[in-house]
This record gives sequence, structure tokens and C-alpha cells, in this order.
Amino acid sequence: MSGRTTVVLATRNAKKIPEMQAILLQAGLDAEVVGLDAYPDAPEVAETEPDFAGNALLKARAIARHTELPAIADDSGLRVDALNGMPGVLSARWAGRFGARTGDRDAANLGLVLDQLRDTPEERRGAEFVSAAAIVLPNGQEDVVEGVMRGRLIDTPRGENGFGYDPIFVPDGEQRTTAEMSAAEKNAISHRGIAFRRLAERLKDLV
Ligand code: ITT
Repeated sequence: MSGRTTVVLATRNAKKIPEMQAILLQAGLDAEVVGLDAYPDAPEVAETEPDFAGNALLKARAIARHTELPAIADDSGLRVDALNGMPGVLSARWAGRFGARTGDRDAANLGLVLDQLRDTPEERRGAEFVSAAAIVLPNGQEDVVEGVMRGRLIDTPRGENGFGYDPIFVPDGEQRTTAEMSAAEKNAISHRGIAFRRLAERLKDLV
């Protein structure tokens, strides 16, 4: 890559921006990552696809078109074995209007999953976080990759870090929940960390 390129990360989740910036630097890419706050007129993209990869591509395509810059987007969620892979792409709105009404959507979503697993024994509480990350260039070139973190769900939330379902998710080989890890510890093993590192390698060939 010649000179310093700007890459737009199609997210309103501020925590994802320094994470992507650090991963691009580690991959040897001299690119500046900016979020959607820098583009107040950017379109809101409805996540209408049935899978993470489809939704990540929808978001990245819309933002590449709007900004005329390379755009990255990720779509992620929790797949619970005992719920046949749900909430999946519905992870952010699993508790539906109840989550919106209470004002704390994350707490409502997590509470609903815990209720649904109340009678599920330890050995059947497996789950995984999945992230699909897409890159779309203004010239129409695009690519999408995935990252997965396997683990299990505990029945009592622990930890203050992270967001979403982190307080009930214990990765394989760990005793702590991802909400009890530092951001760096979680990024090193997380679905999104894995997907973003894979995407950084693809980006080197594309940009
Ligand atoms: P953007 O769409 O603006 O990027 P978002 O936070 O809504 O931000 P996602 O759609 O990718 O991001 O996330 C879907 C949901 O999946 C999220 O609201 C959480 O409930 C859950 N989730 C995803 N990654 C998670 C993680 O690392 N830790 C805990 N929960 C996570």
C-alpha cells in the first residue's frame, strides 16, 4: 500500500474502532480507521440477510458506496447449541421489544437466554460467538471472512468488561468469562479478533 489510506469501519460501536486499528498496525498496514461518527449522513443499513456474512457485506457495500472509501463491516452474534444455534443473527434483538422498552437491551437479551437455559445441564451448555467481517472497495472488489470462539454459558453473570453476552460466556480452556478479561486478552482469542486479523491479511492484497 502506498501512503496512508483511510478505511471506514461501518459501525456505531466505538469499541470496535481501536480494536481494528491495532490489528491493521500489527498486520503492517499503514491505514487510518474511522467509524461512522465521521459520516453523520451515512445510511442506516437493515440487517435483513439470514447469515452473518450476508449482513456484513450489506453494511460494507452501503458504506463503501456512500464514502467512496474502502469499507469494513462486521456482523456477529452468539450461537447456543441447546437453542439450535439461536439467537444467531438475532442476537442484538433477541428480547425484542421488551429489550427496547427496558432501555438495557444487552441485559434483557442475556436474561432471556439464561431463562431459556435454566433446565439445561452443564454438559449441554456449549455455545460459540461468531463474527463475519467484510471488506468492500469502491471499485466493487469484496471479500468476507469468519472467526469463531467456542465456549460454554454459565448460569450466573460475572464480570464488568465487554458487552452483550460476555458476562455469561466462558471460552474453552478458560475459567473466566470474557467480561472478566481485559480487552487485549479477549481480542487475542475472540471471534471478532480472529475475523479482523484474517481480514487484515486480505486487505494487504486488495488495497
Ligand atoms: P454494529 O452493528 O453497529 O457494528 P453491534 O454492537 O450491534 O454494532 P453486532 O450487530 O455485530 O454489533 O452484534 C450483535 C450482538 O451480538 C451484540 O449486540 C451482542 O449482543 C452479541 N455479541 C457480538 N459480539 C459479542 C461479544 O464480543 N461479546 C458479547 N456479545 C457479543
